[in-house]
Amino acid sequence: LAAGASAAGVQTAASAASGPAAVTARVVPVPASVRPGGGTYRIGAGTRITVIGGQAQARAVGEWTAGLLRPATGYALPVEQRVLPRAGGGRTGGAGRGDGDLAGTGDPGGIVLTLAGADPALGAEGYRLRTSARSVVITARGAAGLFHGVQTLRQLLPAAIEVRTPVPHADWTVPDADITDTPRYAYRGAMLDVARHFLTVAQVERYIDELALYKINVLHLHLTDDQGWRIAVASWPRLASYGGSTEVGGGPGGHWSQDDYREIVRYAAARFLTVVPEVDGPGHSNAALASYAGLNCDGVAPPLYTGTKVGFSSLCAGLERTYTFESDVLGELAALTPGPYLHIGGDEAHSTSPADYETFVDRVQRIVGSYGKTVIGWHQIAAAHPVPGALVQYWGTSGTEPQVLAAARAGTGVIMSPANRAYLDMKYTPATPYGLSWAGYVEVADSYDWDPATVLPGLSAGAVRGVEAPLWTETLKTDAQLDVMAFPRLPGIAEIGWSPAATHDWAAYRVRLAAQAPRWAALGIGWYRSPQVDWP
Ligand code: TNX
Repeated sequence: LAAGASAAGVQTAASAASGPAAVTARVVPVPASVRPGGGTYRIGAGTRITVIGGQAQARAVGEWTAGLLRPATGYALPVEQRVLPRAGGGRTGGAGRGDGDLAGTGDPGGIVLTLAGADPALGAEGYRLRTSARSVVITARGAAGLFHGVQTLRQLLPAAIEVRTPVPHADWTVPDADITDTPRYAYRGAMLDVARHFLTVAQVERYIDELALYKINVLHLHLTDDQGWRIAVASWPRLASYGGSTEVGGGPGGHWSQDDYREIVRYAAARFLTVVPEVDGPGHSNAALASYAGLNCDGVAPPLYTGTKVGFSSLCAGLERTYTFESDVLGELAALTPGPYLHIGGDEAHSTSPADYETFVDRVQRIVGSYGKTVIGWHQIAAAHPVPGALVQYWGTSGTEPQVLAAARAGTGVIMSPANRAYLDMKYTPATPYGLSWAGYVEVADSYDWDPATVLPGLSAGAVRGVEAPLWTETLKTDAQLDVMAFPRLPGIAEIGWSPAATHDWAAYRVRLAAQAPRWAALGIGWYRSPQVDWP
């Protein structure tokens, strides 16, 4: 039996590295700043979890942390919440000094999640994590920062912490560290295409759990396409009942009820992910056109489609009914979606004239605005007139896109999803059993070794709002298939979105990435054993 491995082969003690080096050798995305802390902290049978300040959300992060740590440790890990001392009124100087002490609350010991005394520079999602022999203290400005800090704590523990049954003889020591960590980009997304192959709520929630581990904060759901319509719309019921009745390859397809969608939104929110629903148009719309003859310019419904061609369908820009449809659908989705964004698609409208495309995109953008939501569209919408506040999602490979540059100069933000880097459905090599290769083969190093700030030369740094890793499902259906395409590339995109550009280094990253593998094994996540990484 190797030292640090249990009978089941799961890692029960972390690698030899200690102190700050242990953090950079293990944690993905690598934290922005790591210094020596005040000693190592060992989680034991008597460890308590104390939440200081905040409301139900902060308490929920404490409970989530207990739920994470209890099964493998077998410890009780009781959760207690204390009220935050009034700003300026704490016993030893008050909250808000930003010096990182517990601002008058004292250090209760154990695992401490506190909103007291957080440096304003931590922002909405940042956190500080400090260890000592007495405690591991995570400080943040809000519950999201606490949650991200807990993901770091999680990765500092041996992979066996992920096992859902007691793991005896494991060493639950947190290495010595004082971490201060904030994200590079506010938008760090992942997309699931549930249209080409229907995915169940359970599959989406499993993926959300994988995303949360890497501090991804947006789940973009591609809900509609030529091959299927996956969300019930009360005002247009045949979209789901008929338009959702098949998928690529002719399988039975499926759709979510609005309650299913609410459940996904709730599950994502509990992990601090915002859901962005997409209704694609004017192209990628065959499922809708097949469901309602009246949406077609000629009044004739095409058959359902189960192939994988793109660009053959178009909503009818000249029909008033098209906008009634868009308004009804987007209105129902807006009401179901607490997040600020509605994604309107706009890609590959090869069967729509440029004039019709502009008419359609400009009107649909106004509809989104009428529901108080912010537009996201694939970068082709830059050919229309992006409304103030709109974001465009660049998925090209050319590195030149004059209309995107022009839109950005006028204030439009850009989300970076260059297909030859960030598309998780691209094959790694010609031997990859699933996936596509139109944007090339995307090995692990290709998907990691790029900078969102330089993808489109001429784009101002401030125009880039973040990154997103889309997972298209023409060839994918099962959890195992999704996993092997997302892992190990997804953590790399997450690191690009979170970690400072100055930390970017493939040689260091591949070590960190390899250290994640025992965790995936413990979580039941399969991955591609790329020869570019020395897997343990
Ligand atoms: C292009 S990317 C598409 C999708 C396909 C994908 C496959 C984009 C906005 N459109 O319709 O599923 O390629 O990689």
